[in-house]
Amino acid sequence: MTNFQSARLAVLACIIIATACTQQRGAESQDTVRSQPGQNGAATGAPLETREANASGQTPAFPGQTRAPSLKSNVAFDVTVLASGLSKPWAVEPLMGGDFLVTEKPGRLRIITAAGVTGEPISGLPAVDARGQGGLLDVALSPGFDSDRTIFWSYSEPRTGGNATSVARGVLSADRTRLDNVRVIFRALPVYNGTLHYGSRLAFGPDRMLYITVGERSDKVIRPQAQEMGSHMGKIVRIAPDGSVPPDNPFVGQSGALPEIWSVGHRNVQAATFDAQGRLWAIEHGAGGGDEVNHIEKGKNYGWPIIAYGEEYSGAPIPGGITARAGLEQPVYYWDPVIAPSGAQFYSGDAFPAWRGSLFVGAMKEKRLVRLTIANGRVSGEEHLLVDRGKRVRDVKQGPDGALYIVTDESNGELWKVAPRR
Ligand SMILES: [Ca+2]
Ligand SMILES: [Ca+2]
Repeated sequence: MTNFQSARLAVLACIIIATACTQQRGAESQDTVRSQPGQNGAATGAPLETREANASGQTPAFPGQTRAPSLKSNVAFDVTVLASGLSKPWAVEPLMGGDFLVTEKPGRLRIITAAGVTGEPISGLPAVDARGQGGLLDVALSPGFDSDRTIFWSYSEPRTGGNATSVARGVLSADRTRLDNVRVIFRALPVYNGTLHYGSRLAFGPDRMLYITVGERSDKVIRPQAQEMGSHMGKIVRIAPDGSVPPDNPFVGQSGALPEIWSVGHRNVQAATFDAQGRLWAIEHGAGGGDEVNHIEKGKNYGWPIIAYGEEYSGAPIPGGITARAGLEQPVYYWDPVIAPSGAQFYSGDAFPAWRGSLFVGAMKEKRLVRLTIANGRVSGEEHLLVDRGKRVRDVKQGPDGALYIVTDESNGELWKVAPRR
């Protein structure tokens, strides 16, 4: 490419970006001017996503499975940057008193106070393999945290011959400087020498069991293990808080199957959350044009890599190239093009009545917060928020005050508070 061509491309890119920014500022000012508490936003009928799909010739399995109608909730909110200078934060977990646990991918767990003071790293965590997509990943509070002070975290554990997703638990000391009684309660198998697709979002169910998402490690050589019952790769697993296998797991006693497996056939799930009815939802990084929202049910097979929407990131078709097969679950929803989803939260707070029941999803590639409305188990509308901030949203959680708390996947990562406009 000549210098002249590069300059022309740069000018063109600037014009496109400027147009997008102007449109977004207009949308954002509408968001923040009018406030209509109690309304959930009416879908206009026209889809929010208007770009060309990555993969051509694919048909959704049912109306509304992709490109949901655009929503406008007209909710007035303020975004406060509580902390910055964080190194690739991966998870935020609000504590009851208003402070936060935040993980940083290189291997640090910190407390950030409600006032935004970032504490020193908490000691006692085992080593992580922080190359590529690995590191210290999710953190979750014990359902009985107020009395047992126990936390759970996931990480890519260095092991002989490579690494794999592991989950450990420990007790936060009274002075909040260290973890005691640290114990690894789950080790995904097999070990693999790679740096991609660890999955590893943690979610406690209403059954007080711990659900762990495990990625399929991406490479074509290991990807088929998402369908193999003797491997944890590409599964959601369910264990008791002490690491034992619940006897009512679906594949307990089945020859050749690992007993921790709860659901099968996932690619890389980095968002998992329970709704108000106690159902598990998981949002999955797909191939190019195949990010998925799935309603996870016991023992079911979600299809990867046998069925998938989209195409390989190289632009080649996914081997097999089919989007549906009997016995394999369809996603509730998919994004084509992808948003790169990470972190999810069903909103149930009092601070934003208009958002109650909405599913919030972080978007890293598209650098925004996605809000989905759900009706009768399907996605009925989609709204994109925080677009003008231009940051990769890695995790979103509702605090005890009903505000939303967000961490951004940046080398100068931030913790944001999204609260009603004062
Ligand atoms: Ca978490
Ligand atoms: Ca799927």
